[in-house]
Amino acid sequence: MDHEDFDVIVVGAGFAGMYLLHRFRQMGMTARAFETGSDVGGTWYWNRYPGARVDVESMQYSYQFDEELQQEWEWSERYSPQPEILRYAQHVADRFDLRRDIQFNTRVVAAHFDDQAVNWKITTDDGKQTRSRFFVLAVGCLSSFNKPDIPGLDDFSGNSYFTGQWPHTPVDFSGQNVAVIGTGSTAMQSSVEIAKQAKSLTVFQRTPNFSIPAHNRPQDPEYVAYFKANYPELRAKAKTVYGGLLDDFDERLAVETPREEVEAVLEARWKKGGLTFLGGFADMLYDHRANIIAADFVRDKIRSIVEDPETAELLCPTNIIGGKRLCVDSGYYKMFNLPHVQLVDIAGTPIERITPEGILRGGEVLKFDSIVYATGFDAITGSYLRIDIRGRNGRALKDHWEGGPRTYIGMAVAGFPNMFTVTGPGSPSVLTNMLPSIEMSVEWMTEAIDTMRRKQKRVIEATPQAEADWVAHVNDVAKGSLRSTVKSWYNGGNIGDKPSVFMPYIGGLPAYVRKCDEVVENDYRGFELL
Ligand code: NA7
Repeated sequence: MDHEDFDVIVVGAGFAGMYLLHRFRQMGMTARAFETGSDVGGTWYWNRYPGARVDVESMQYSYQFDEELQQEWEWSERYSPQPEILRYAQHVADRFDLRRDIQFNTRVVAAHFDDQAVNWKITTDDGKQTRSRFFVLAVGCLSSFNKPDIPGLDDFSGNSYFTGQWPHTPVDFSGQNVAVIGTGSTAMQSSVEIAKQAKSLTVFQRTPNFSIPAHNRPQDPEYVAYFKANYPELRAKAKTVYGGLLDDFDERLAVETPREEVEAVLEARWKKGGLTFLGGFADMLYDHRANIIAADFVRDKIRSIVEDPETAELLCPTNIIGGKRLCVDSGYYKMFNLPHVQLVDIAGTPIERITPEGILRGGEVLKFDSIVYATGFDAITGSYLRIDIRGRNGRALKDHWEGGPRTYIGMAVAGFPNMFTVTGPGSPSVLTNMLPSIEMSVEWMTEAIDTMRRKQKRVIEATPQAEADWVAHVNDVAKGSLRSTVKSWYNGGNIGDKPSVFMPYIGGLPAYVRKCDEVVENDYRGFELL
């Protein structure tokens, strides 16, 4: 059987999958999304842990493709909490009647290109097979949870929780002794909330992380009114900025600015809070000397917040600030002043194993009622490689990506015809505001498909040369940044056997969009349209 059930199969019904469905419907194409979860939302469906919230201001972390949608939706806080973001995703699904094109509770396990039939054969975990002309992966960058390889993990007799797969029913930690393993963004967000309930909280830290205060607060109605009245200009301006994120970025170099002035800028940005802390100077992530000034500034802040000097020193990161993604917290460092919260440094003396009663470390078992694993994600490529994807001649994507992900403009892979990756590896993705990047990616690929239809072509495929050139360009640009010198989930450094490659495109959103536009202007340069 080689007929096509749908024009397009989409994997995932997060923000990317939902917008794809909307676009394909507008184009008069039939599309079906398969989604493992029982509802829309993707990352925001799974990450329900306490304290989960977005680290991009909510007025900017939203769709802009529909003016009525962006005018009608009300965000309650500067950085909205997960339940509200999930409600927004659900509202979008209702508003555009998207659920009728989504099959929930269904995981795509395999996707094979059929060379003869020139279409994709998709196998789902219900044992069914579906065929489509196009295959689009909208699987998210941070959606494959990293279950840590700690011996005895299943022996624990208390409750184990994973931040990336949090229960759908409320978890009450009252009266409990709780352990949190990890000190990334997720751990910082969840532990502050858990500490409010638990009898005791012990945070197990392998590597300290830099965090900037969120200064989260209810939305200011005047700010919202200003934003809504000026959305077209503000959104357009954001697209001219490196991260697709509206903020004041300065081209000055910290190393050429008097130290007091640099400190004053950092102080103002600390007071303002948020991810753009390093944006006051252009060299913060490119010049060690500049980076050290910012890192020292935050270390001094940690020392001034945390009362116990020993704990403060343990919390002070020693690596590049911004090397790992900056965390944005709501009282993480201050939490360690609470008498029932303690920090256990496992850098020198690692966790040996999990026992039925708790955590064995340094020959001693620390007893807990609950253990929370905030141990991150198999980021960017994890969700692709969990699917058995095969392109021309049965070539497996995992083999093609053996030495690290290879794409052309982050959206296509040579040898995998009619397959698209939304905000895929080699696109700016996680280094930018994800919603506008998703919209840009979806619009680019749906326009490419529309062009093919007009030209009556059946196949679009990146050439091996175009892919090789893009991979080389992505690597070249990454080399200049201090980010590539730190082990992180950006470069696979958080997962033992992952190839060490800086996966997102570090050249910024405007440069990336320009390159994608040039591909179109040059008649889909780097692609073959057959
Ligand atoms: P991260 O930032 O990857 O953090 C994971 C944390 O878990 C980090 O502190 C790790 O320490 C720690 N970890 C991982 N495995 C272990 C084991 N086996 N033992 C002890 N500690 C471990 O993930 P998040 O989920 O917090 O955040 C990911 C992104 O999501 C974030 O940047 C935001 O963009 C949203 P390590 O640093 O590896 O020593």
